Amino acid sequence: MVIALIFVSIQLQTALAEWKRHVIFEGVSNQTAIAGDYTKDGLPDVITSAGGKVRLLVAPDWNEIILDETEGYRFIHSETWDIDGDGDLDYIGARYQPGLIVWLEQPTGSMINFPQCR
Ligand SMILES: [Ca+2]
Ligand SMILES: [Ca+2]
Repeated sequence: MVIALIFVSIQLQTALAEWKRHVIFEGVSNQTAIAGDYTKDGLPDVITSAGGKVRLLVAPDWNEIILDETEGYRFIHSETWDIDGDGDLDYIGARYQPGLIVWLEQPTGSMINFPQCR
């Protein structure tokens, strides 16, 4: 039993050491990020609420698209889900104080005009 635990521990340490860091965005305060294939090209993208803007970072070059820059939207938690049931992922952002939860509906066909819903 002890030998098995040591073996598992060594395997876990080896696996953790193999994680490689990739910086995809930096320079402003950021408290939440969520990954998903928002452009439907098979590559994972990232949406972050950073520096007062909701930003979509598109893989593989992590090009930035501003989804929303409403004053005061500094979300500390985010999620994506198909809220309206139209088959694409929408963005949900939440802040702590004063409490606010917002969702942004992903438009059909274009990620640039990302209309806001509440
Ligand atoms: Ca993608
Ligand atoms: Ca949707």
